[in-house]
Amino acid sequence: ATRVGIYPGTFDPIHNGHTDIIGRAVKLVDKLVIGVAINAGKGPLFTLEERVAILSELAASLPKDIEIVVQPYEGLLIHFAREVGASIIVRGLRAVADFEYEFQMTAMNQQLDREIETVFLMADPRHQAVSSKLVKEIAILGGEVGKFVSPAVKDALMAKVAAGQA
Ligand code: COD
Repeated sequence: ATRVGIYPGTFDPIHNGHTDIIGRAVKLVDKLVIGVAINAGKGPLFTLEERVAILSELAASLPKDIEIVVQPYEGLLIHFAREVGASIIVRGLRAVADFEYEFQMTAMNQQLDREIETVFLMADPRHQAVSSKLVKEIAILGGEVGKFVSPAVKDALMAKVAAGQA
């Protein structure tokens, strides 16, 4: 049987903490679906199309050990997970701050579908503090983001700032 995992997020934008989780998640499943949430509520800086394009480029650059697909989704995560035949939801866990939210989301998802398990991967200590929110703030305030994101994401961030969209 093919074990399908889904790694969902807003990815606005993807940073090294996310990339690290992807690199580790591929060892746990036969196929990984990176689910890009439209997440209008979070008022993303990058459009859905931009986030999907950046992630697809990254996915294409990874070793071809397993199939990795990037797919946008709208609505409930659990519905999307079922739609792609996933049995595992992969989440990254940073400090205590993430716990409350993740705990609640997992508990709710479990009640919606008992067959789908959420698996947490502890953030690598090097990426423990990295978040999309802080990366955007640093870029907007003229700081150096090269340590936290790929060169492509850095360029995309600088372009947003230069265009006054950030
Ligand atoms: N190191 C390791 N992991 C990290 C790091 C880091 N530095 N930073 C973030 N992560 C992890 C996050 O913990 C998360 O697991 C993942 O990477 C993606 O992060 P984000 O911030 O891009 O994604 P979120 O948290 O905004 O994603 C939330 C969802 C979009 C998955 C969620 O809101 C959702 O699915 N909503 C759809 C509606 C729904 O189903 N609602 C009911 C839920 S019960």
